[in-house]
Parts: sequence; C-alpha cells; structure tokens
Amino acid sequence: MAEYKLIYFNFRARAEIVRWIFKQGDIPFTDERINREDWPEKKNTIPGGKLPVLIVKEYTLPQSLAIARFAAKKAKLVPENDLEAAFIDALADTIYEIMTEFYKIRMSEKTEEEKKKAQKEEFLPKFVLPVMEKLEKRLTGREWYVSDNLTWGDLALGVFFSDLKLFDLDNLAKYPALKAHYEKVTSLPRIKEWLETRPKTEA
Ligand SMILES: N[C@@H](CCC(=O)N[C@@H](CS)C(=O)NCC(=O)O)C(=O)O
Repeated sequence: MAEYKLIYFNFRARAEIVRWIFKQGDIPFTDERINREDWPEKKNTIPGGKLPVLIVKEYTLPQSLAIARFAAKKAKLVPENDLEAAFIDALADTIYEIMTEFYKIRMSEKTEEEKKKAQKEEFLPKFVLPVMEKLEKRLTGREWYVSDNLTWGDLALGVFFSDLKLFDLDNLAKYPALKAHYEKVTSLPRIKEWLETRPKTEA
C-alpha cells in the first residue's frame, strides 16, 4: 500500500500541484477522490473538515500548500538554498491568491455573463496579467524558475498555466519565455504521462 494518501474531490484545483509533485518524484500515492454526495458524511471524519488532506501514517495533514511543500521535500524538488526555497513559497502563495480571486468570482451569485465580464475586466488585468508579465521577465534567459534545476516552483507554474483556458486565455503566444518553460515542464516524461492519463475533470 502507498505510504501517502491524498484525499480531495474529483477536481484538479487545490490538489493538482501535489499530484504533479508526487508523479515527478516517482513517489507512489493513493489519489482518493470523494464524490460530492459522500462529502457531508466524510467531512465529519476529516479534522478541520476541508480538503485536500494528506494521510501519512496516523497523521492527517491539511492545507494544500503545506502538503505540496512536504511532498516536494520528499521528491527532492525543494532547493537547499533557503532563499531560493522561499522564492518558490512566494510564487506558490501568489498563484494561490490568484486562484482564490478566481474562485470568488466563480462561486459568487453573479450570472454566467456577469462572471465572464468580471473575469475579463477585473480579474485578468488586476491579478493575472501583471504576474504573467513579471514571470516572462523572470524566465527570459533562464532554464528554470530558481537555481539550475527543476523545482516544485516549475511544477506550480506548469499546473497554473495548464489551466489558462479556465480564465478564457487559451495560449501563451504573447509570452515566449513562459511558453518555452511551460513546454519544457509538460514534456517531462512523468508529467507528460500524468497529463495523458489523469482523470478528465471540469476544473
Ligand atoms: N486553505 C485550504 C483551503 C481548503 C478548502 O477550502 N477546501 C475546499 C475545497 S477547495 C473544501 O474542502 N470545501 C468543502 C467544505 O468546506 O465543506 C487549502 O489550501 O487546503
């Protein structure tokens, strides 16, 4: 039996980064996906009542980014340099904040038309595009996001940009360095295989 069990809903959302890290690290894990209808009962059994959680031995670890960081250490995808490691944490927090803004719009009471308008006129210009401009500069002339090696920061970017169509941005054509980086990350054999075989879900 795998040493780790990731429990989440049948979505990519807050758990997908952990799945990419385990896959890239070639670390076996159980990818348990809870059906929405089973959640009210299951919720009572999860300390904190939120997903994802990672089951490690008798412990239940909450919070997607804490889980990602733990998995990345196991997968040797955290740089030894503390400052570089902190820059990856900052990147992960930035992506997390962007996604939180996106979910705020998606879960709001607005009509679908109003949501699309808010995405296009507020969310993209305020939260996404400035970050993409900065990342484009950062990645120009660089192999990876920090250090000379692949880290979980690169995987976090890969996960984020693989879902651009959620924001109605369908490609990275205007960002050549981001595009090249994305292609490199998604061509890593284990990530490529995961992208080809993972469950197809709406988000
Ligand atoms: N900060 C937490 C957020 C966890 C969270 O809000 N999870 C949502 C799904 S994305 C959830 O469990 N919702 C079901 C509920 O609250 O009953 C994390 O990143 O793990």
